[in-house]
Amino acid sequence: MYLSYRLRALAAGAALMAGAALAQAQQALPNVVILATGGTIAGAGASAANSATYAAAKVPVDKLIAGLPELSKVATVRGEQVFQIASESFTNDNLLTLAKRVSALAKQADVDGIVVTHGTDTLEETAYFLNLTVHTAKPIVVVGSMRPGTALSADGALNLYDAVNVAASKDASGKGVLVTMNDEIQSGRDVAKAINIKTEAFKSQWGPLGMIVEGKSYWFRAPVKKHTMQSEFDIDQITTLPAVDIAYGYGNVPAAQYEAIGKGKAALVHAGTGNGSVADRAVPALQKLRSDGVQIIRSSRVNTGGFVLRNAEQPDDKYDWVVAHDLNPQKARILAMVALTKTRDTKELQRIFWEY
Ligand code: DAS
Repeated sequence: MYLSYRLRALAAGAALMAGAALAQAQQALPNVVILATGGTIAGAGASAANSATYAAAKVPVDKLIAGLPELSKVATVRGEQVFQIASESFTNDNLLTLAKRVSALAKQADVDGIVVTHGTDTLEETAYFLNLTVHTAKPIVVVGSMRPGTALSADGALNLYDAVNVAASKDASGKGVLVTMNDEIQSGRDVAKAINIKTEAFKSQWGPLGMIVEGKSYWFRAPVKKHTMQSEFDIDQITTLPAVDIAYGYGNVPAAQYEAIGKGKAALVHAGTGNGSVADRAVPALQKLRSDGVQIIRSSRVNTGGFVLRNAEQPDDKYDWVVAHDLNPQKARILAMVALTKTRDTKELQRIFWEY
């Protein structure tokens, strides 16, 4: 009788100690907040065979977290549903709302890292916008998936697990906004969606910063362009974004499109062929827009591999135009909008395009 009482007491004591140890271990874990915006990573298809036919932006953030019990060993995780939309439908207001929430959370002492789940279509734009405007050294990791969670070999769960691991790791601090897709850690500035149907969709012409395998990050490079804490742009001081649109260059392009798209805007990004080339019939149209006060920014439509030099394809000094350096047209638009909240001076804009 006494023996069984003693054994029960010992078992209870052991359970209490185990519980206390678990609570202590949980307390020691970093705090990571997942801000969910929608996309395929929150998508659902009719059957496991549907890897490309599905509805995006269906699964709520709490269900995404519940589907990954492994996260409990990585961080103390909580979720917020900021939006539930497919990212092709993002607006400037969505960008501002999301960035302001990221900035507010980053200021909180009880937040060690932030993950943003996002559709892949405009993920590169949001990641760059956060990189330019959120003043924190804490890890911010943007993550998506190419297949919905209902599909065979879905990639979202591992991408999200990787994102939380990176957001929870101190060695991810100070590297700017990061993107974890397909086992790689990419710079939010450099990365773009280069393939629209494979899980290895996200590429950068400068390569990934590192890899993440079984929750451990392996770093090989760090960004050199200005970002987050070094940025002169601060989301807490931005209330609206200037109108900047993109005109695509291609064979037989009608000059009239440039006036139609660029008229009245703060800037027009030209997605030029090759080295940011401009059709001869388009030059006068762009010069007219410039004389009407529209900034002209030459980018290249070449997929993930642009590099536009001043005065190479066009006399940018003479025309008072800006070149987008290595930024693709959609990223050039993001930087132009942010830069134009501070300056309309061409030389200042060009400095910003070299530095960010
Ligand atoms: N429609 C796409 C988007 O929301 C789905 C995705 O790839 O996330 O960006």
